[in-house]
Amino acid sequence: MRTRAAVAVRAGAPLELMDVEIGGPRAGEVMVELKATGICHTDEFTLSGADPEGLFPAILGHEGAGVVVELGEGVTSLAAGDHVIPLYTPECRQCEYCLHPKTNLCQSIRETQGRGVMPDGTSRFSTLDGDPILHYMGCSTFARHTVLPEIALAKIRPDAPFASVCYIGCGVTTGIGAVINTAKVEIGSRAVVFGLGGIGLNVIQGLRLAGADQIVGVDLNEDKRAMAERFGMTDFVNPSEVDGDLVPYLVNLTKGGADYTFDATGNVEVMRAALECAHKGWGESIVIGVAPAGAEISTRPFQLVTGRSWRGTAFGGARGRTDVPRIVDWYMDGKIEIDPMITHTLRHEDINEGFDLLRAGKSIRSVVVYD
Ligand code: NAD
Ligand code: DAO
Ligand code: ZN
Repeated sequence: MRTRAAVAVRAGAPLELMDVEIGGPRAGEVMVELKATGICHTDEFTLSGADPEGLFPAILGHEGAGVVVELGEGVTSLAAGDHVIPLYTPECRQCEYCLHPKTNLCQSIRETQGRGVMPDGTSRFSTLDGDPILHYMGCSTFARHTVLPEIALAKIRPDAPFASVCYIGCGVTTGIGAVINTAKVEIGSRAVVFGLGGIGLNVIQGLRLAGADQIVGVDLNEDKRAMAERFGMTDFVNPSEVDGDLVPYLVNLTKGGADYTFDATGNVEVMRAALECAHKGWGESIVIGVAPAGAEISTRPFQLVTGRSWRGTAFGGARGRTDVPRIVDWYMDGKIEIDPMITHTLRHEDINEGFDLLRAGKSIRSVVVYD
């Protein structure tokens, strides 16, 4: 069948809206009609050409919500009409990784997902001339219809609004999960969050949920301050206004260093500062940001010898089919907020505006709503 998609034709070029062919779901696969998709920094990272694994042409988008329209052979956990959120980190519940308690990085379809194809090695998308178009992060939510493996879909309650809960497909879960699943922050902790964008604000929201006493937000963009305060930030630091080095300033502000620090910028110099302002003896620094191709992190090893830990997290350590429906419940029960962070709602044909707003630092999350 035909569907409408915003296609990334090459690095650095705007997405092109076009009709594409989409093949029906094969064994173990599900076709979803998307109702909404968020525009995340990671889509921009790939489109810009900074992503070392970026593939073209491809249908980007990994943060969405929609309805199951067709099932491939052998699909048992979903039915037509179910409301779902696509998962760029699937959960097969059978592989060595899924069975290990310390990771959420299901590997069952990793290799083909990384090549932009379905688990059988082929793409479901093509141009009207029959040229293949690749999938992206196994999701491709910038198309009105997409096909995913059954294990890459979280079934959610039917009363949750698509235009809000699509953000749980990446930003909300990544930020809150980094605090709760990865760092396991304790009540009364002091924390520093670098980068107050679509991820960092959700780290702040997670820290408030976890009962942190001090939540320091660090951002070069002064405009991010008000929203971060609304979500629980207690202190704001603009590095460009700090006299001298940022690290001693933050160590002093947190009375000896933070119990937990989070990088949500993707900048390797920031990652170093985040590690070094963690408390001597016990401070943990969590890398969330994805750095450009070829970038490396460094610090003096003595920073680790003296008790700081450096860790990383993908999708907030969440197991998507299990955890995403719970996070949707938290939103529906008023335990977490999403809507104030959705600063712009766009039509599919205006999707490139969402990228412009993100690059200009003028949006937190732009959401495309499919009519
Ligand atoms: P964003 O663009 O919305 O926010 C980034 C923020 O960092 C902005 O407010 C910007 O002003 C600030 N910033 C940039 N450089 C800074 C610096 N030197 N010092 C202080 N602040 C600085 O991006 P986002 O959507 O919040 O994503 C943040 C990072 O997280 C990206 O690298 C993204 O690729 C990554 N990410 C990781 C995962 C994961 O699972 N690990 C998931 C999603 C996104
Ligand atoms: O299992 O090897 C692996 C990789 C899983 C992908 C993790 C991606 C996390 C960061 C990308 C940003 C997400 C939007
Ligand atoms: Zn698995």
